[in-house]
Amino acid sequence: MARPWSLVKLVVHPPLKMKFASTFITLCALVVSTTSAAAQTTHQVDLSGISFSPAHITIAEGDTVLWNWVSGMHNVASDQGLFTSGIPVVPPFTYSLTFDAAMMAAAPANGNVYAYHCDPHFAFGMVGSVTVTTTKPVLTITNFLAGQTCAMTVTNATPGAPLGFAYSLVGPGPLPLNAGPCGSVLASLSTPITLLPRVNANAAGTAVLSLFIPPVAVDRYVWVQALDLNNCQLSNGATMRVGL
Ligand SMILES: [Cu+2]
Repeated sequence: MARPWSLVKLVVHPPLKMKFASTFITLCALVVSTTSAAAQTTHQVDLSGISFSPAHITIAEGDTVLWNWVSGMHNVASDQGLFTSGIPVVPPFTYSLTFDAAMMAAAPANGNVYAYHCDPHFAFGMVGSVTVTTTKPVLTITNFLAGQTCAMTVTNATPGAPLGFAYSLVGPGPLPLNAGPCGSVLASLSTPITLLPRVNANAAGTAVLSLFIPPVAVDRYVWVQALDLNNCQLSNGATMRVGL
């Protein structure tokens, strides 16, 4: 129902009449806000001593995380530079972030896992993570190391569906992209985009693309995304950096 898909298609096709488009967008926005308002939860994470509490949480797409400064001087900084509360400060202070579809498309995270830390206390192990569960295909990349073979795994895809994979070396978009039979999709990739081989999902809806990473790619940022070519659902994007 509240599929961003239809909205995306509409936005990127210029020939549509403006009046219809705006009415439709309003309707969609209404559906989306109604849905998320009903399901939306705020999860509080306290900052005190040299820890986040709870440090690792799992939330649903559309939920909000509220970081609450209790004691000490801290900040909240995404490991991949996807978000930050700013410079370290002392309480009283709060920082909140809503992990909705728009935020996640603009700040794509491998496996929908948002790892973060406190800059002054990173060395003391002040780290945390927010894992976001969605109904879309989930792209998780492991062993992303120079000179090795990484695994790009998509779960929650249509069983047996062909999965398309693509990457950018430039950024996370967003970019309206012509995806063949799926029409226009709003990818979390910047141009130029390189297509990778397709892989079919198994009966459980899982597909794995193994890919060799050249040694010269070390330290480079790469943005990756997958597309279920059966139901035209995009996976999360993944902001990756080639490790050693
Ligand atoms: Cu801290």
